[in-house]
Amino acid sequence: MKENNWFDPFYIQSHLSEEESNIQKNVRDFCNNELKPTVVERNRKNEFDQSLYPKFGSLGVLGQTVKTHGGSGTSNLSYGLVAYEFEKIDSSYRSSISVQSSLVIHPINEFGSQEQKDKYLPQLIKGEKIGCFGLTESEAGSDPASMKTSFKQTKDGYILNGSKNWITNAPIADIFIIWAIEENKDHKSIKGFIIEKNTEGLNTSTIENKTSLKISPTGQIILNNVFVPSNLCLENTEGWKSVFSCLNKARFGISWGVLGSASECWLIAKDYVENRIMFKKPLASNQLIQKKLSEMQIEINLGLASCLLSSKALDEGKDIINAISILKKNNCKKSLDIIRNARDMLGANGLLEEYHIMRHLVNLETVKTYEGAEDIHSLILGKNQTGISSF
Ligand code: TGC
Ligand code: FAD
Repeated sequence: MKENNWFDPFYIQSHLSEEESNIQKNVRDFCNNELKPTVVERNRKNEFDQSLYPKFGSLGVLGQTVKTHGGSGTSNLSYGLVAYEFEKIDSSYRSSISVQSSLVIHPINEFGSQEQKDKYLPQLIKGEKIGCFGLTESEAGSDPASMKTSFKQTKDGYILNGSKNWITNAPIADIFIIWAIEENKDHKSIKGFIIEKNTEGLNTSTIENKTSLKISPTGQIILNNVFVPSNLCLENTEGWKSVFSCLNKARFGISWGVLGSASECWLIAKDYVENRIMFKKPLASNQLIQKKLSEMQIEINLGLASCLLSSKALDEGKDIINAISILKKNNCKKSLDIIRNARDMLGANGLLEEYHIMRHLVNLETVKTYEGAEDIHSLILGKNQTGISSF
């Protein structure tokens, strides 16, 4: 068949700078060489290799948009492309870089004191220290403002009590970003704190029976009269806006990332149906199969083109909050549809772990849920469109 641009019909690659293309290629090579060969086994064993963090640091993908303290100072578009490449391998790996970058390095960089930045950013950017972000609680998921974790101000610091649940990296973290509300005050009193591992009263446990995102460690955090000195409060936060600024960044990365999973499954299915003979001809010669392939191509490329536009807008300093909710919701939904169809096209073989598709499918059930569940993004968009909050 004549060479054509079926894989990149909108010439997305031509919109990347040389630096963005090079970063994408380097990261793709790293992912294929370092992560792909062991992904099936690690998933089977629920195993995350912590020695990867310094490698992520050397690759320049931790806090990559930060311009100081050893950050690479790349564009947001480049961050999106990195998320896309990592999630081609597994959503767990994209999670490991997006939590560190968007939910730990970003709040310290944006809302921390100079002393906090100088102490924590270099370690986190190099991957010498691992971070986590504790917002969600057992009774406060989609509605984090209902959280019970509280702080009480003392002469030289704060006392924190409460618990967080479903926290990525909690079991392996060195540095905890914890969000809490002032005792006996309303949710608007929210503040963020940096807490180091081994601080008295801070304990974690692992959620062992997770069937999705199995390479990524997830856990609970218990805070029992934890003393946090004044200099470890994130002093420049401005209430919930600051919490959401972290989520915006993570949601942006996820919007690119899930298209990586979808793209990988599309290509696996394409290769399979081109080679699988059924009814004496390749499956790919059937109209129904070609329709499915074309739908995968359409949705992935529309998703990527929208991500590209939003990334350029973000890099120009524009507000892309609505675009982020559109992309987080739609790209997760469309990617799940694509992956489910890819599974179907492989028939029974689609159930085998060596074809990767089922792993991507169950991972995306997590990705659809965290960082604002699918319907929550509909409600955010509905609120912004009508001016009426349904919450
Ligand atoms: P609402 O009244 O809407 O807003 C409160 C204040 O925040 C401002 N704001 C934003 N600012 C910046 N960016 C945004 N996206 C913002 N959204 C809201 C807003 O303007 C207001 O500011 P001000 O100055 O007027 O006070 O707040 P609400 O309580 O009604 O919010 C409702 C809702 C449902 C939208 C919100 O609670 C929500 O997004 N819920 C979903 C929870 C969520 O996404 N949790 C994520 C936890 S972290 C995680 O899952 C990590 S997974 C990591 C991984 O492994 O990759
Ligand atoms: P709920 O809020 O109980 O929602 C359940 C269902 O009800 C959803 O479908 C939701 O869309 C729907 N729903 C809720 N409210 C409404 C409404 N008003 N109208 C209509 N439908 C509604 N959190 C962190 O803070 N840090 C982390 O690092 C982190 N990592 C995570 C890792 C994993 C593997 C997972 C699974 C979760 C993680 N989370 C983390 C938590 C995640 O953000 C929450 O699970 C998510 O916000 C949803 O909350 P919930 O699970 O309590 O579901």
